[in-house]
Amino acid sequence: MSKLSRAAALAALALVASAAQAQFAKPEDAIKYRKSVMFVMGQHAGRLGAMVQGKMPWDAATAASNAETIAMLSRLPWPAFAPGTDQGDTRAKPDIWSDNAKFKANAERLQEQTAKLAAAAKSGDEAAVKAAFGEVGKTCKGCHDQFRKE
Ligand code: ASC
Repeated sequence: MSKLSRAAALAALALVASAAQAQFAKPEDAIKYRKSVMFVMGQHAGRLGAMVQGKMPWDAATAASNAETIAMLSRLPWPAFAPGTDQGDTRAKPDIWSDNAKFKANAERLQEQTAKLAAAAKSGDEAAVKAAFGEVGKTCKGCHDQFRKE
């Protein structure tokens, strides 16, 4: 590679790297962001879960609202798992970056399944919501088992 094209390649790489970081001013912000989203998602999963488990009376509008919120939130955390955000106040495991294709596949599966959950809730099909919620929970757990410290 010529000196010039190597310089161009390095500049391109630096641009890509800075674009990946650009959303967060510092690594702590990325960590706080993804934990915040996960926390809020867990709150809404808890509310929907209480109805799914019969601990709260079934209410179709509340189920739909929670499911829609979960589906929306499921799209947010992933860019915050940027390289260099593995240290500090986080339970993120190194596997997130060393087995990143699998991590991304889990992230995509969650988004697909929560979209199905939201569609089921919108249609008012209680049995379909319960089934879809079970699948979402399995995906949460499967990903946490590999990628989150206890
Ligand atoms: C939740 C929540 C999780 C998952 C997981 C599913 O509501 O906060 O981490 O579901 O418990 O097994």
